[in-house]
Amino acid sequence: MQGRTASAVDAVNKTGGRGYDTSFFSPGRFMTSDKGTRRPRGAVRVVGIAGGGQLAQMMLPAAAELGLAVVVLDPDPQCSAAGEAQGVVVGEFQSAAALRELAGRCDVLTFEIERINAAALAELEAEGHVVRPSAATLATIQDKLEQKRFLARHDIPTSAFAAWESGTPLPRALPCVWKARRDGYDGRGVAILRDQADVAALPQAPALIEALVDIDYELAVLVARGHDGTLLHYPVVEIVMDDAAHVMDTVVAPAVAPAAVMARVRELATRVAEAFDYVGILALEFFVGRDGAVLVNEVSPRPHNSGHYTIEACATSQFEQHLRAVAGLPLGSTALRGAAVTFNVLGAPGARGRPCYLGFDRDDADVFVHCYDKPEVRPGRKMAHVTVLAGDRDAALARAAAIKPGIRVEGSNV
Ligand code: AIR
Repeated sequence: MQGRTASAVDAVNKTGGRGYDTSFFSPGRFMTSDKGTRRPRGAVRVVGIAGGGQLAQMMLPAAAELGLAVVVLDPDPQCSAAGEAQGVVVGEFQSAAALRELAGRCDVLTFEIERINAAALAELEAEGHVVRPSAATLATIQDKLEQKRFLARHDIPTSAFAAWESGTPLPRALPCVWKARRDGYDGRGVAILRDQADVAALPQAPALIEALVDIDYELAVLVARGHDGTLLHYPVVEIVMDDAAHVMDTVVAPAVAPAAVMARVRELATRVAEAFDYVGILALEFFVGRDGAVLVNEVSPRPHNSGHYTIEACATSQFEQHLRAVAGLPLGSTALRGAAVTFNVLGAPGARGRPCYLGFDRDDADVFVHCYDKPEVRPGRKMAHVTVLAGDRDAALARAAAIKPGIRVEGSNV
């Protein structure tokens, strides 16, 4: 396995990262993955990922296991995936030329961040490049208004919403939720509007206004869908938000919720994935209202923070599964092996400069610290995550609560 992995990697390196060695496709050449998949010649050897952050970084070990080489595109030459990827295209996500270069260096193109030039991807797709998930799926999901319209069109329950432009009257009474149509992630581009001062503080950007849901609890689920339509669900998990930062704080696997709610979550996830004719990992977040209604909050066309627990807790991680789906390999089992709690480690308040990791050296067998190797820390920036495994949910929650205060990322400025 290892030797074959090296071959795909060498193929990229040999050409100076400018493509792959076509001798690799010589007649009769087959490759066997760790799960015993025989791959005919012409199979995917190189995956191009638009985005080289932590999500790409966490795909790399899985890619190596599957014998796939990875080339990433990122504006930051020191992005998280740069150290281990077989190639890096340094360029902007909006640059059609950079995306074209990436497409020219891979067999299948995917992405791990939404703010990619979807029109340029659609052009590459029209020219015959394989883009998974599709450029049309990205275009719909990356615009939160179009995403909501898509859900509504397919009768997927979601909170009430309306388009809104700065300087015009709000389409609904306060309190309500403001979301930038584009480019919001990791808590950026979301605000709860409670009074006129909140409205006055909003940035100028095309936006949508959503009803503020009276949330009882929040759930998430990942769906993996292969190019042949095979669809698998991961376990439904509970998510706990950091309400001030609007980012996910903790993920608890498995969720505890009434059977009817769990079934509804899985049903809605299936319907969304099928409506997109989706290929890859699709992440869905849900609100369960105090009235018992299950609403889709947001969907993400990529591996997701709510699925990091799958690295240690599931038979196949979300990262391996995404690669399997986009590379046209059979999907792996999504079975949960035990309870898990994942929490994010964000840059500490005021932290700037070079990251200083506190409490990251651990030798406990049930605690897994994933450091994203970002060259710079900023307050609230996702710098790492920690997964705790235990026999049951309560034990995992208690262990996570005990270790969390000791794990921090400060900056060289302090
Ligand atoms: N990401 C993409 N959408 C949401 C998130 N969190 C991940 C991707 C992306 C990275 O965050 O892996 O490349 C960018 O992180 P940062 O801290 O540089 O903004």
